[in-house]
Amino acid sequence: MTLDQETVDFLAAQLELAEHQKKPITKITDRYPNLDWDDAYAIQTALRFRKSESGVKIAGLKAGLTSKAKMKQMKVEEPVFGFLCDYGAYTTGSVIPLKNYIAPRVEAEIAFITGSEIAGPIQDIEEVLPSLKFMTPGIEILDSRYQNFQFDLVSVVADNTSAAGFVVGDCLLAPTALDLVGLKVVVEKNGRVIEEGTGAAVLGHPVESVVMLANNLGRRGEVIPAETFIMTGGITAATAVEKGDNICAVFEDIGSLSVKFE
Ligand code: OOG
Ligand code: MG
Repeated sequence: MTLDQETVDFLAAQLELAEHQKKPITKITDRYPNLDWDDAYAIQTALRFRKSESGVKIAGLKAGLTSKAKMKQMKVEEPVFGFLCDYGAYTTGSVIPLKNYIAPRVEAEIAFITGSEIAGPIQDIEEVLPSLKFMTPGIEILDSRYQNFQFDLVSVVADNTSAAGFVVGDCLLAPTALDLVGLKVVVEKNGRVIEEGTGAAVLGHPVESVVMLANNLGRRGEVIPAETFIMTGGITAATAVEKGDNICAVFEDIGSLSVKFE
């Protein structure tokens, strides 16, 4: 940890203001080059407290950068983790206002809902599977509160891993009844396939994402509570959206989610 609490709170306030005003700021590492993981998560936690205090409900948790290739490229051993806010929630068929975002991107994800609390340390997938009550397909909406898509991991963690919104389906499935690794997902933009992937893109198995989330929270003295909605990380690369774009994520044998950006 390199920052004092006052600086942590100040940076969280700046990120929140940037989100509200849609005015991106320079990435934190430009000003604090030694920012470490603890600083980054402390800023994210301060951001979560600010939001809770202003009446925002935390709608879930998320993992990001869960693709092995992406992690290798970024030289990290662990994905990044963040939280989801109630005001970012959409159902399939929604028209999503672009004015809510700075430079939004979307990606298809597998989501779970926990039936019971999951507390790290966790060894493997088998240990958490019984705690996952439902699987549901999702789309995550990402946005960055930093100027010019500047991307470095600690800054992204401070900025709540670019979380901006999410779309959930209306089907709830039993996770154990599905081949989560082989599950094929296609993202269409305006009727044209632009991205494809399978559940294996998420750490080899999407439930591994929950294992790592529980372990990350555990190290910070937190747990995944029962009835938590969890987005496990992009199956497909994120794609930028513009006015009028129709986005459809097709989950093989499950169904599809579609939204329009206006
Ligand atoms: C960071 C968030 C990545 C995912 O699923 O990989 C993420 C970003 O790309 O801005 O949510
Ligand atoms: Mg994501």
